[in-house]
Amino acid sequence: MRYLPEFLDRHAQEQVLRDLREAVAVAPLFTPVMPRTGKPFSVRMTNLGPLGWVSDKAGYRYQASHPELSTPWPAIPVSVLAVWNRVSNYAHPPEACLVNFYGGDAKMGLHQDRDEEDFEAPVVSISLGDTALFRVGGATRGGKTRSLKLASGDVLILEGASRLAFHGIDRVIGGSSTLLKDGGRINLTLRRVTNP
Ligand code: MD6
Ligand code: FE
Repeated sequence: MRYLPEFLDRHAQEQVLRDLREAVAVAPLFTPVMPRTGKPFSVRMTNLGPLGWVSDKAGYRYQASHPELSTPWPAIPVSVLAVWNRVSNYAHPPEACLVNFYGGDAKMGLHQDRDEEDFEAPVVSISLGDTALFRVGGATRGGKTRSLKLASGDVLILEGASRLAFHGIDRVIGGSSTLLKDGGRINLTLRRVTNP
């Protein structure tokens, strides 16, 4: 795992935020539900790029359109692609940028990112807004884990042996950032989905 604290300065964070506001106007946040049970996630999501990650009663998958509007996802903005280009060490562009929005008490359970065809490509994560407590373990569930604070502008890369590490968000620390006027946290994860 590669952790790049303060990778984006405040100015760069504000540019990404402006680009996200435009994208979310076209592809609004939706509340995904868990496969089978239909239990809603506490985070709201949308996607950018040719493919987007969705979860509903039928399962997890990547698809080319918004689940409520059936319209294509907006393009991944240059401000976000630039981060991939600088850190990924991967020759092909990302196909999906999952946008997770954490309000009040939102969290994310321990999971692996393994719905992609290509684990050679890294997953690049960008955090904006309030600081989160990120938990990461090994490639099997139930092993030892450790915690890391992800603050606004931090970038984290799961690659190589860490690509399939279990990870999640235990909680978000309210009031820890001034980037988002109404508080909360945004996490972007950039992924290559198909084998180039
Ligand atoms: C989050 N992040 O930071 C959730 N996945 O809100 C992830 O699930 C994640 O940070 C893959 C790689 C890096 C990540
Ligand atoms: Fe993940």
